[in-house]
Amino acid sequence: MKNKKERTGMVSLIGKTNVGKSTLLNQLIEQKVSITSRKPQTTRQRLLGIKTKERNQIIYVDTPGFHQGHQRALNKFMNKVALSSIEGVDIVLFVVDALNFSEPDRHLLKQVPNRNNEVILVINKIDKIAKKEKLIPFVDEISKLFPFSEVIPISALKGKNIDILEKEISARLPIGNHLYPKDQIADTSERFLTSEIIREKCITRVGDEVPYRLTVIIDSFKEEETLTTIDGTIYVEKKSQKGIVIGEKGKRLKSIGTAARKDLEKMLDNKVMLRLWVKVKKDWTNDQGAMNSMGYKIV
Ligand SMILES: Nc1nc2c(ncn2[C@@H]2O[C@H](COP(=O)(O)OP(=O)(O)OP(=O)(O)O)[C@@H](O)[C@H]2O)c(=O)[nH]1
Ligand SMILES: [Mg+2]
Repeated sequence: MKNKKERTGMVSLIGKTNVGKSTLLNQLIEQKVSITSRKPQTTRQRLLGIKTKERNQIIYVDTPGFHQGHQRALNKFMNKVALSSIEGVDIVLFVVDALNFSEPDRHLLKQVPNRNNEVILVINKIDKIAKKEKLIPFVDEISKLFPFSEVIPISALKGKNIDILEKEISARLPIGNHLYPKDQIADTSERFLTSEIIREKCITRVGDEVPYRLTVIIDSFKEEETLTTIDGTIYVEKKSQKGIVIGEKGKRLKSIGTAARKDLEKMLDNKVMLRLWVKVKKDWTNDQGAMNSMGYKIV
């Protein structure tokens, strides 16, 4: 190993909302570093997942999914983060859903610079396609729009072809010293991941609109040898949304707390006491000042 030069590369996962970018990141890293859900607009911040294998270090960038038709400040922030993650990386994974290529995919693809050949088209969710030959015209149509260096059909959920994708990425890594220690897998704090896990449990338990109007702030995080005590607040925009999150006789909030605690105990490898509150912060998704204080700011 000594004589071989280290290779290090930044790899952005770019794509429309809900195509499976975060699921793919977790598969590539072999650990959950990014939350996922069946609802769109789950990822809101750029975050890194890092994988070091012998002389190769791959730094994956998970990004919010690109989406159109929403005008709130939070949506604009998320799209800005998505677009800004296309530039300045070594490789772009342009991720699409094998069953669905539409206007936001086209729009986003137009933003990808065509000056190098390190853009890989990743066709995800192939497990949903019964007749694989249907993929051929689908790939042809997209390939006409951009000179991709590779096209790789995968299933992030089932872990199919992830090894092939990793091989193609590894073959394209530039020579350069590693940027992170070899055992570091993410650039986010336990506190951030805790708030995200709580938000993930909320997203799947509340109705259609509320997931987009809530955020989670960790008020205190106290780690002791046999117990980690966490206080968190779920912020929504309206009183009616607060009622939805809490649920009848507090049942929904309890279910959110129990599910989050289970995941947190695994992640922190400790017993967890989680106390959650729900508060209203009027119209926060359309108020850049409030968003800044909640961590949604471009740094
Ligand atoms: N059937 C199937 N479902 C998948 C696959 N990959 C992801 N999904 C599902 O697709 C949904 C969205 O996945 P995410 O990983 O949250 O998608 P994302 O692109 O990160 O979404 P945003 O963060 O909103 O942009 C989830 O319900 C996943 O379980 C796959 O390969 N096959
Ligand atoms: Mg995501």
